[in-house]
Amino acid sequence: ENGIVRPKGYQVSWHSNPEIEKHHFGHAHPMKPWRLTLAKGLIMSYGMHAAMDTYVSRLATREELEDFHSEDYLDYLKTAKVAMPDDETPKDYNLGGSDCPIFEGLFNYCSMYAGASIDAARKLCNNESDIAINWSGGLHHAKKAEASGFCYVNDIVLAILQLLRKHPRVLYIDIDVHHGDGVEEAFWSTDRVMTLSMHKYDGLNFFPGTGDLDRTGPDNEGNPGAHHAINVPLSDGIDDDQYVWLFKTIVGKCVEKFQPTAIVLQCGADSLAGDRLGRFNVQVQGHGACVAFCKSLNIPLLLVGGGGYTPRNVARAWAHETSIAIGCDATLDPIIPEHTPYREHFRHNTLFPTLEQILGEPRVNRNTKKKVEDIVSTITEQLRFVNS
Ligand code: TV1
Ligand code: CA
Ligand code: ZN
Repeated sequence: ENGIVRPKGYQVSWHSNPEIEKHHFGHAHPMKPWRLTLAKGLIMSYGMHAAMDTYVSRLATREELEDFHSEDYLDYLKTAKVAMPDDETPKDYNLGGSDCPIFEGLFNYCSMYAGASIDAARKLCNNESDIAINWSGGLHHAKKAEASGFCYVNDIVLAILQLLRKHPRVLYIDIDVHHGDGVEEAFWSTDRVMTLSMHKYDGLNFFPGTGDLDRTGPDNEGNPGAHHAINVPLSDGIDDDQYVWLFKTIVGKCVEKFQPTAIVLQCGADSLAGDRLGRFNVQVQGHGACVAFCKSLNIPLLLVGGGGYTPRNVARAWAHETSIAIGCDATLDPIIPEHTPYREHFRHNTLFPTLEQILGEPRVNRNTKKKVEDIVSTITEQLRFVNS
């Protein structure tokens, strides 16, 4: 049915839990866990679940969360009460402001998306899957003892810590439109994790305000983590051609130099054109080409979600990327199946809407050819300091 075939001996595991999707950050908040319901509906209407090992994820345990987060922060996160509606001031641990509200079931929500990423990492460690997927994860801003930018628990850091039990070197790649600051900071002082984030950068004018090109890690003497943080700062309007060229060129060089034994790819869908918070002109095809390139490296791969604030485009991207993971993308009908749940949300009935269909007026591309070429030469220089 639908041409979905599972290649022999090739395993994809899918970790999700419908409980996660039921949480609400508040009616005006851009982060809508419901987008996961829309994505799952699309993935299942294509029959892709039949080609994966599917797991209903469980809550991360207290001990697992303590692998990264401080005990006092976890205590506060667990007991924090829903604030008064008119109270907009961020409280302790940056909890309770407008970005990171305290909502009903918050601790369950965090424990559940973290449990899914940890399970996914363990599948890779045990060689029980080649690609493991958790679209509910990818919350890259959370710190050891602080919530930040819609993120409370850093499931990516927890998953990488699991991978490091078996894997000598992990490459973390982040294509969310925002800088992956929490993951970068967590592994700032080790040479066993290289972090690479592509993001919109405009100083403090775009959240979180970090991730400039020359920020490659602490270069105080003898620090093993020096030069292992790679940042690709971009301007508004970058298109598929530039984005995919940068991705393949830079990831290719990082893999050659660093020789990772596992890769974690954060697939934040707010880098897509038409995103409510994003600034880029990247399309579902270009976003997916990044996933396809990582898959082609034949290194154990963990795919997590992240940002993505226009639910129909998030669903399109993550469904397309699931098909790439499985290997059925070439035979998938780009016309969204008639029986897809909430099909009315997809204003255009294709997985690959054109820029004209997505945007009213196109966003001007502020990235010159020279700028993207200069980024590559600077990073090539930086990587000369990395030995595998
Ligand atoms: C409530 C209601 C919260 C409407 C937040 C956009 C809202 C934003 C809202 C918003 C919004 C941000 C900041 C400013 C820091 C603040 C999942 C000094 C229309 C991974 C997180 C972006 C991105 C945080 C998360 C950012 C991720 N942008 N409407 N908040 N203060 N916060 O700029 O990387 O995608 O915007
Ligand atoms: Ca990023
Ligand atoms: Zn983002």
